[in-house]
Amino acid sequence: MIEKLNKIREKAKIEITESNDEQSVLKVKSTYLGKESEISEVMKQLKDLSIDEKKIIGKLSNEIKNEISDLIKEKLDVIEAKSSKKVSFDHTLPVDKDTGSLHPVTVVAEEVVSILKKMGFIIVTGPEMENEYYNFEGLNVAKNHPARDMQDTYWLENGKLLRTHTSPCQVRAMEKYGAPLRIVAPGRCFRNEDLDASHENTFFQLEGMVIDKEVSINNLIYVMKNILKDIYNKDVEVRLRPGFFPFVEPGFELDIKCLICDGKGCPTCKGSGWVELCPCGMVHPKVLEYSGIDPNVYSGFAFGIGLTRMAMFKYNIADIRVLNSGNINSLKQTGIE
Ligand code: FA5
Repeated sequence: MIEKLNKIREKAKIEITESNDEQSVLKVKSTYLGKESEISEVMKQLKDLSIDEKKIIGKLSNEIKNEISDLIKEKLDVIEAKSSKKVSFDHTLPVDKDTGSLHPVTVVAEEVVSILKKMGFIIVTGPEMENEYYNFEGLNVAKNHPARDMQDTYWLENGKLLRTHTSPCQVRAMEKYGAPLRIVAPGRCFRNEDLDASHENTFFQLEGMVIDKEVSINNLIYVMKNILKDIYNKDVEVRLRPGFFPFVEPGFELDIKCLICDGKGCPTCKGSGWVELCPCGMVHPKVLEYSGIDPNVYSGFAFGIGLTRMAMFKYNIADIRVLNSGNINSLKQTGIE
């Protein structure tokens, strides 16, 4: 019996050494330590032995069982350590230099927001999947109003739409906070547009709005000039043209001299030397009224900067499509760290 037990021990040791995954180790465990194992059979025969033999064989059987059990535990620990090593992450390794950078639109958005925050603006957001009311009616754009055709809309099967501009954030903020109000709302917009060097179907705008007593166009121009000067680090030539938007009166188009061709004319500015960057105007009294603000007490201005275009001119990107392309080499040329 002693010889048999020693043989079992040696066989078990070999099988444990040769098992390299959890499943095979557990199989060895059940073979050598389970109820039907050879050692259990030996133990069952103890009753037929003399007291002295019982002591020797019983002790040896237990020793061997413990030894096998320890070896199995050790082996399982080794296997587990190896498998967890595969998914472990070494925080001390040096960072790969090619890890990417902020997107140019993000950089510009953060810059404009930080300028406006210093002037007391708060950041607000709104959903990209918007209700018709906030995208149009609340902004004085009634159903069948021709102004709706200016913004080719992606309508969704659930009756909602992909917001065509960030202006719905004006309405939501007026409803939520009332007057006085200073908000900035950067965000993604969608239009079913034909793509070209300056038009994308998915682009970013940044909405700004101020409502207070005695707000004037002068305040609007002051804010716009400050933003442009800080973003482009130089005085950018701008022009104001009358512009029509049902939610502002009077409304303007603020154009900047094309920074790609310096006003000479190129595909980006469609040969005109000027690029439309930021429509703006004094908030229409009806829009204030719709959101519960008394237009006899309060007035305000609003603007909608084309952030994607702003990023193009800051980083000298001649074609807007580069910005959504995910083309790392093109984006790298912006020099953003
Ligand atoms: C609007 O979207 C108005 N909501 C802006 C506004 C806000 C007016 C507040 C008055 C008061 P517009 O459709 O012109 O206006 O777009 C604003 C800017 O977004 C444009 O000047 C342009 O810079 C940018 N933009 C518009 N369409 C695209 C497009 N398809 N691709 C890239 N940029 C675009």
